[in-house]
Amino acid sequence: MKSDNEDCSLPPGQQLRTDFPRFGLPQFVNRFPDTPDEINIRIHGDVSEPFYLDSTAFERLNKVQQISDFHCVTTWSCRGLQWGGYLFSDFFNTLIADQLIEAASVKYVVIRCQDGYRVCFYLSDLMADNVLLANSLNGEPLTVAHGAPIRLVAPALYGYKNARHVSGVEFVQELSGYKPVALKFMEHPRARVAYEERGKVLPGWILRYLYRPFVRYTIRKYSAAYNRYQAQNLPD
Ligand SMILES: Nc1nc2c(c(=O)[nH]1)N[C@H]1C(S)=C(S)[C@@H](COP(=O)(O)O)O[C@H]1N2
Ligand SMILES: [Mo]
Repeated sequence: MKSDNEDCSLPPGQQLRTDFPRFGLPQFVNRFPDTPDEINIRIHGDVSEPFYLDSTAFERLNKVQQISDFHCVTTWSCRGLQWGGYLFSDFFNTLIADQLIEAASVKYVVIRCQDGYRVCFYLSDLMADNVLLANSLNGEPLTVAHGAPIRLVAPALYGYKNARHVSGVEFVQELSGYKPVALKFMEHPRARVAYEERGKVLPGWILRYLYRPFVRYTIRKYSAAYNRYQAQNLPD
């Protein structure tokens, strides 16, 4: 199986965790997907007509497995996660490219999620050979905690680019109409872990100290909210 975590040192400013907690911005702690069992992704932007892709469309793609590390911008990292799903590049080349009005001019991608989250990318970063749309984790179907029905996995980018519950993918020539969900300084357009692109304006190493104090509290909140969600969604 392909592994991209051969290097055993952690990226700058990161600290190892042995668990993989559900995590995110405070405003999404109680937001859950409406249809966690059903892939339905709206493709829009530089296309003549928006369209939807469901699990049948994904059957045209090769299934892949990959082991990679995960690096949250708040400085926790988790090693050796085994993801299963589809390469974003395969998704793009097979299901999207033909539908674009001007493929050569599309430079950015905006991903939207069932919980209201959204995040932006350089298309070129998503075409890397370790970027997946994943629907399994460690050999099990993806849970709601980690992004069901399908999530982005981009190990070279901070956790906040690894969108859970993907419901829309927009292909655009510029990001002028894009509004980040968090404060502006918190979203770097690329967010590459190796370059410590944690956010805009402030240097990455300052953000380490700004974010670290919130980690324990956020994990506790996210875990309690998920326990409540599970209690309310027990099968009859
Ligand atoms: N839809 C959605 N995706 C999201 C988030 C979110 O709140 N909503 N949080 C991001 C952040 S900040 C992190 S660190 C990772 C955490 O992934 P996990 O909950 O599977 O551990 O999800 C990212 N993707
Ligand atoms: Mo994060």
